[in-house]
Amino acid sequence: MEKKTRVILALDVTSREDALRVVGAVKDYVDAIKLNWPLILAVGPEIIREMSGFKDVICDLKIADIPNINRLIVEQAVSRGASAVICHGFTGEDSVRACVEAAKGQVFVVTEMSHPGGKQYTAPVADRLAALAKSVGARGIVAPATRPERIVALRKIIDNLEIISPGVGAQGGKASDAIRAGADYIIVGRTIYESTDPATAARKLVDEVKEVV
Ligand code: OMP
Repeated sequence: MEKKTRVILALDVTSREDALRVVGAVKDYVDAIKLNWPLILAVGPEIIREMSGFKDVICDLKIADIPNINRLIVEQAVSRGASAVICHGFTGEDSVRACVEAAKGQVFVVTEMSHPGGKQYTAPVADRLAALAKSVGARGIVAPATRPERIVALRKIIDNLEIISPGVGAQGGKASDAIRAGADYIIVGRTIYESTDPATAARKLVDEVKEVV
């Protein structure tokens, strides 16, 4: 995955036409494309391969099952061109390890979620989830741009693992705050794909990030 713009596009549109329109407009402003269930279910899993022709694809399936099923899911994503996957950590070490093995390390583990409900159950165990990501050899963690102080704290636990950070814009977080706090990349969806001018929206984020790196 490139580390040029530090912006990951969360492509949560629900048609191939919209996906191609948005990616066509912003591909020069993003380092990777994150695909989640809405687009994969709407268009079919082959969208993973199609999007991987533009940029590295992170498959955000929030994988959260027993080790055998986790492995099978990751294999399906990787065989269609995913460069990395996102999994939950609350399922335990064996389940996360199954993802890490199947993805050859290219796994991001969700820690504290960015939405208000993320404080309820994920926040109290986020430090342990981050430590788990580190101990099983994951590539990094997902940490909330809506709470930059938590990015600072989680960074201390994971040392040099990567942090990808959602919650910028529509959820109230600021790109520059997240990067300053220690995120390697910001993840942005609605602020880009719901804009009437996605390219300008993405470029503004890139400019904001550049000011603080
Ligand atoms: P916007 O709020 O539209 O920018 O989208 C945020 C994207 O980040 C969505 O694709 C979410 O699934 C994802 N996300 C969160 O918003 N919060 C989290 O705590 C974790 C994720 C994620 O794992 O990517």
